[in-house]
Amino acid sequence: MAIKLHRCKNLWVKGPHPCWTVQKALDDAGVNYEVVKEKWFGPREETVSRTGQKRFPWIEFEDGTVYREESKDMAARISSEKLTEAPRQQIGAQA
Ligand SMILES: N[C@@H](CCC(=O)N[C@@H](CS)C(=O)NCC(=O)O)C(=O)O
Repeated sequence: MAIKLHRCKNLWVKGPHPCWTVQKALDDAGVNYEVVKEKWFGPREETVSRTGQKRFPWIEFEDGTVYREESKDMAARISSEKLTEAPRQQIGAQA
């Protein structure tokens, strides 16, 4: 099972875009992941309950813990091959 990248559904938007920045870093680092396209409109209950904030992107690890920081910091961590050391949260995680 791969990690999951929870991101906005605007997959076509490139450039200095938070979700694209992190997805590109995963691609460049050769990390295996699945994309979970999140709703743009509405209350974003899962994102809020699992990360404590409402923005994308965030990463869900195989054990259900999640990681969210500013996208540039996420990308830097991924590029430096330190994703497994990322600070993880388990707020509201599903079993
Ligand atoms: N400064 C944040 C911005 C994150 C951000 O704005 N993400 C977008 C999706 S690409 C989002 O969640 N937008 C909806 C909103 O701001 O409510 C970062 O770089 O991580």
